[in-house]
Amino acid sequence: MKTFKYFLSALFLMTLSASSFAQMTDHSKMAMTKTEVIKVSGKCESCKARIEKAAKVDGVTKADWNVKTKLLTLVYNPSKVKSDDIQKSIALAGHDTQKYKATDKAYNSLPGCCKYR
Ligand SMILES: [Cu+2]
Repeated sequence: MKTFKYFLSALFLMTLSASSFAQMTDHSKMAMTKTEVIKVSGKCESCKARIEKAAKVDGVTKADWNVKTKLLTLVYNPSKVKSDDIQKSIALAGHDTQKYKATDKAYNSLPGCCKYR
């Protein structure tokens, strides 16, 4: 009977460590990042700087816009920031994204060389 009790508590301990391991796995999932490529309108190198600066909101670890392809590669933490929030920030800076258009006011405040419309 005593051996059986030991067996039970060993089993209990094993279950316990298994669940704490599962928690650790969940935790690492939270820190995971997502990579997304979105189309952002722009024209030149100063657009690139402006777009990337606007895209780097809290939770974004990488923002790289390609002048030729007009594609912005984003690496961000989905538990901290949504793609929509990043795109809104870019639109506020004057650049159209796939989902959000820059307001005329934001667009008109861009320097002449950056007018892409
Ligand atoms: Cu420009």
